[in-house]
Amino acid sequence: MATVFSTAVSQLLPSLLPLLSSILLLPKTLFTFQAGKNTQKTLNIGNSCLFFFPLPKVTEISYVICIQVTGLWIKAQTMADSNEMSINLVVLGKTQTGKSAAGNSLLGSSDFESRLSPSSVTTCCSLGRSGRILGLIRRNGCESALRVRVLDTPSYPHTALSKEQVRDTVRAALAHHFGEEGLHLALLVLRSDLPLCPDESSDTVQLIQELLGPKWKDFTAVLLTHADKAEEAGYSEETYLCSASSTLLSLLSSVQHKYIFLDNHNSIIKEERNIVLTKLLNFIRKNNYQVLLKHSKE
Ligand SMILES: Nc1nc2c(ncn2[C@@H]2O[C@H](COP(=O)(O)OP(=O)(O)OP(=O)(O)O)[C@@H](O)[C@H]2O)c(=O)[nH]1
Ligand SMILES: [Mg+2]
Repeated sequence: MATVFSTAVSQLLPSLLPLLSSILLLPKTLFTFQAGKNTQKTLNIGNSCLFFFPLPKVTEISYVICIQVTGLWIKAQTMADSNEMSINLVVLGKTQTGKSAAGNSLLGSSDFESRLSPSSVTTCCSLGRSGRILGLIRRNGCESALRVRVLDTPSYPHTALSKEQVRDTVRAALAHHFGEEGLHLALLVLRSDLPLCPDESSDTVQLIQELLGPKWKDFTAVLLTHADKAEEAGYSEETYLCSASSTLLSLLSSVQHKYIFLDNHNSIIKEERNIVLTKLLNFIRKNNYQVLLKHSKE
């Protein structure tokens, strides 16, 4: 479980191992720092002073732990969760854009109800979890598993709920499901087979701003669903963007061109899904694995 690096103090190990083991089994909630930030925390247990250092750009759940005992230092690395990484996502957008279908595509499941309807289908938030996805991440030369969590949400605006009801229910669900580990990305879902007119995305952008705060652009990517229809009409991604409305282009520019074309009917195929997940992982990596909405444990 623990990798001990210092040989000079190996004679102290027998007495330290129980302490180390118990520390490494502590709940993650005790560790409140974020990966990608050079912060450190101390924790005093008995006479020992412990410093926890996050391992930047690996995962927020891997840490270097240094223990000071009688003036000597022992360094250990948590291994508990290092062969696994989770990403937390939320889908947001107008009604019938394919939010629930996109959630299913990302999870490789049919957890969320998704169907054509003249009124909004999804009325409450629900969390879907993927199994262990292999073949996408390698860390320290070893294969790691990816776990994806997606929060499906009611549309904004909605045919039966007020904007306030949607906003409050999504806010509460984000705090409930992602308060401990934080949110990696909000996915603003738009239909690629419909033009985006001025002010049309402003409701969703406003909701995202209200939920995520001033850093929303760093934590938002656009999912352009119905890519199959755009393709049927003869558009490649490049020609589509050449003909896209200035409203869409300026939205994509404001989120630093984090966009993905998605054919929800096709992404049932594992390879298609892995391409989409790899793009999302790249966005998250470029944002230094930062998270939002994490409860402070101070
Ligand atoms: N052709 C095509 N149809 C899609 C795609 N994504 C979603 N759909 C269809 O669009 C319809 C609505 O999909 P949903 O996933 O229910 O959309 P939603 O945004 O969750 O809808 P609400 O919950 O009602 O707001 C369904 O009939 C889906 O099959 C896509 O990429 N291509
Ligand atoms: Mg839905």
